[in-house]
Amino acid sequence: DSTDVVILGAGPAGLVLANLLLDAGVGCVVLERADREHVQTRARAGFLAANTVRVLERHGLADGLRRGGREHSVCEFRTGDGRFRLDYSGLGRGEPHTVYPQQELVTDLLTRFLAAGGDLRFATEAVAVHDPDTTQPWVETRDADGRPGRWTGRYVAGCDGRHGAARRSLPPGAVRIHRRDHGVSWLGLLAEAPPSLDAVGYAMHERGFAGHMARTPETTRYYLQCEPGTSPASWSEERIWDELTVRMRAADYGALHHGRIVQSTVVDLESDVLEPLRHGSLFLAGDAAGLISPSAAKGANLAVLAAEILAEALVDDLRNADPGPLSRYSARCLAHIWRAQEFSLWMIRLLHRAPGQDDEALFQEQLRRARVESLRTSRTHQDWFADNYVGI
Ligand code: RFL
Repeated sequence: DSTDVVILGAGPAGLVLANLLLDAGVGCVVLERADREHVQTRARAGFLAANTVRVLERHGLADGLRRGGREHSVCEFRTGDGRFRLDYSGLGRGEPHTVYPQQELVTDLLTRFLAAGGDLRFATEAVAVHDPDTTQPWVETRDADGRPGRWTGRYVAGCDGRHGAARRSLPPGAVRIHRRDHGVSWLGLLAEAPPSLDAVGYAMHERGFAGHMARTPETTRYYLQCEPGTSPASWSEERIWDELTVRMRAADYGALHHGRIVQSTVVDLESDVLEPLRHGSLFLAGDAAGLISPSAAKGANLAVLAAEILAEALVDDLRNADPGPLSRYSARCLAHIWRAQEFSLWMIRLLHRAPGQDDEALFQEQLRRARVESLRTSRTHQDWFADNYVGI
């Protein structure tokens, strides 16, 4: 089979791209390894930046989040020195987040694509992208029963995440991978419990970081810093709630709403960025283009932004015979990606103690406390924080 653009992956990046191409009359197919049920129930991100909402609104993709999304604009920092709150919708450029679970956004995007006649193949895994350095790249596929298939396009969009076929198919040396392991791991938890505070909670404790993020009125995401290499199985529900209670300082600031833990995964805080985001006819977007630690909640937002930039560039090339925007795609996206990486690293340094008790670790810890104090007291610092926290 053949089409103009073969899209790998039905996550936020692939589905925004697919909807925009379909609307512009550019042929495309989406190949997705998982089945529909899995894609529509995979709980991950939830905080959408104002610009992400604007992108989705601009293209008529925001009906669901306008109905089901909730504005969120306060974060609360808790430390041994006390707590303080920042209402970031009144700081910087004055924008809130919209909280809308990623699986609901994905459901909206794929429902709209299918209703508009889009071609989306679930349970179809891309095995490899062949001939990416020609004008007729093709994708080798395998269905759930192991039957092979093949899709040829003018372009291939790799939106299949970090472990997808697009990255694997890059010839050695074709792109540079900038990689950094931040040496910190989080236990990412989803609790069937209402949020315990009306703010994003960032708790800094000698025992490690703990985070609280509302998802829906019935569910809350929590994070607990843990030893790298920890198995989620070693954290019982009781141990999780005990530790959250201590680190969130519930005795001082209010009890947490407990509930069943329905998801528990270890997330290693890592960054990697590919450069350039193109090899011949193969383009990378979303997590396939770069992985960002969840410390600043940027991953899904970068994915949506990249998809819009790529869609407009592909339309210019395929409909208007203007290859210029496509040649600038990588540089444009990378500028956004590096800004987000910089802020995400700043957040990591704000939220975690340096490991150990040596001179360097103690020095770093004093710097960290000074950073928190500056954020608590300096309006200029707060404006900078708000711009970066909600901006993309
Ligand atoms: P996705 O969403 O991973 O989608 C990729 C899709 O590709 C499919 N796939 C393949 N299909 C065909 N052939 C293959 N060979 C394939 N290999 C994979 C997969 O099944 C999947 O459907 O990538 P995309 O579109 O680039 O979107 C990226 C975001 O999903 C990701 O960055 C965010 O979820 C990151 N993230 C957060 N981002 C935010 O902006 N705000 C947050 O609050 C936030 N919280 C989080 C997060 C990620 C988390 N985890 C689990 C890593 C919280 C967590 C716990």
